[in-house]
Formats: sequence, C-alpha cells, structure tokens
Amino acid sequence: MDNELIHDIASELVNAEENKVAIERFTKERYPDLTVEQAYHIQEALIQIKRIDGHKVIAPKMGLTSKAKWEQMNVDTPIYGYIFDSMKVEDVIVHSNYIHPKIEPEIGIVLAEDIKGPGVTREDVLNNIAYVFSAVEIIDSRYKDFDFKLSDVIADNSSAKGYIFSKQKIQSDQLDLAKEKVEIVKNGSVIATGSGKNVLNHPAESIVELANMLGEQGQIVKKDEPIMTGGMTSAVLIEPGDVIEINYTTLPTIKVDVK
Ligand code: OOG
Ligand code: MG
Repeated sequence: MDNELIHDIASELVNAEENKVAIERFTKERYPDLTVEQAYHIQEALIQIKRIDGHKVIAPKMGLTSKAKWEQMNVDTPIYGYIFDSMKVEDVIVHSNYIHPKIEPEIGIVLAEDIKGPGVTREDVLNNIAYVFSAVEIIDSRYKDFDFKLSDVIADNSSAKGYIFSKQKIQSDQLDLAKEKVEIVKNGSVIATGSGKNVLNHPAESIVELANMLGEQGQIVKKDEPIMTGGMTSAVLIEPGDVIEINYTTLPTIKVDVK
C-alpha cells in the first residue's frame, strides 16, 4: 500500500465525517487484507489531514478495552486514536453534527510525567498520576451501522468524534479506580452499568497498553494530556430529546442534553 493510497483512504474517512454520510468498511470488499499496521498508517495520515485543516491534537485515547465493548463490537483488541480540540462538547450534544452518535462513560487519567514504553507496568502508571476525571466519549463511526473489523476502526481514528470532561480534577488517592462504578441514566432510567475493573481489569492497564503500543513506534505518552481509558459499558445510541446523566461512585457526575 503506497503513501498515495494511504492518503486517499484517510481522505475518504475525513470526507465521510464532514459530509455525515457513512461508508462501507474497507475490509468488506475493497481491501479485505488491510493490516493493523497499514491501518495505523491511515490513521496517521488522517491526523495529518485534520492538523492541516486547523485541528489541534489534545491527547491520545484508548478504545476497545472492556469485555462489554468487545462483545458489542465483535473486536477484542485494545486500540488507540486521538482527540482534537474541535471535538470538545460542553452541555449539549447537537445530534445533527453526527452520523449516528453513541456515548460511552469513561475514566480519564492525566499523567504527572512523560512515560515511554515498552516495559511500562501498572505500578509505573499508578505512581505517575497527576489527577483523574470523568469523561463521556461520543463515538460516531464513519462506517455504516458501526460495522467494522479491527483494521477499519483503527484507520477511522477509533470512531472518535466528541468528548465531555468533568471540570473537577480528582486526586487518585480519593478513589480506587478499579472499584469506581458508573451508571448511564437515560431519560430517567438506568440503561447501563459498569466499573473501572471492566477496563482491562484496571484503568491504569489501559495507559500501560497505550505506552507500550506507542513505545513500539518510538513515541511517548505525555504528561498533562487528558487520556480516556476506554468505555466502561457498551456504548449507547442517543437521539434528539434525550436527557443523559452519567453517575459515578466518586468521580463527578456528567449531565448532557441531546438536541
Ligand atoms: C470504537 C471506539 C471504541 C472505546 O472506548 O471502547 C472506544 C467503537 O466502538 O466504535 O472508543
Ligand atoms: Mg471510547
């Protein structure tokens, strides 16, 4: 796969996002043998296109880190992508800005010092947390019906499209990240529950995976970046008019309306 083709596939994904028209996954007919390595090259090209368009990378994010997500998406390998400044959402999700948005409750971690894999351990991460926060990720796969294989979703920047972060920063000694529970309340009913343990047994393991995956590319995980560790429940489709409340045990509640 040459650089021109990689760039063209990345452009198709960016166009799908901009036009809000989902496309067929690449592995279905056009590139059935698309590898994970090629997919990360497409993701890099996509990030580059977004940068040239004026979007600023805020942080890497992890995805597919819980059994709930593996079962929902039929993919069982953690992946990473990147979030941009332009993806920030405050109190209202404007449904018409998306193709078919879903939300996921996540635990966010900010590191105190840069770390570089491979060889990073859970202890390394636990001893290096500046603070934690609650997060809601809005995912919006550029593929029809969220139908993708691992390589497709990697190329598509792990379906990233939006994020809401709690304003409050919580010190990590105020809670046990694995025991932290969450519930999604949609229009007054609890529709999903999960916990930090669902995320690779401990959300710090998600940062371990990230550091070790990026380390293989000679890249570091930087301090001060707000990193989402992956959905704690399966993702939930949202519709205009929905009133959403995400309640955690200790982390701040996040409320959002869908218009
Ligand atoms: C891929 C994105 C996964 C997560 O938290 O698991 C992700 C998808 O499910 O569309 O962000
Ligand atoms: Mg996510």
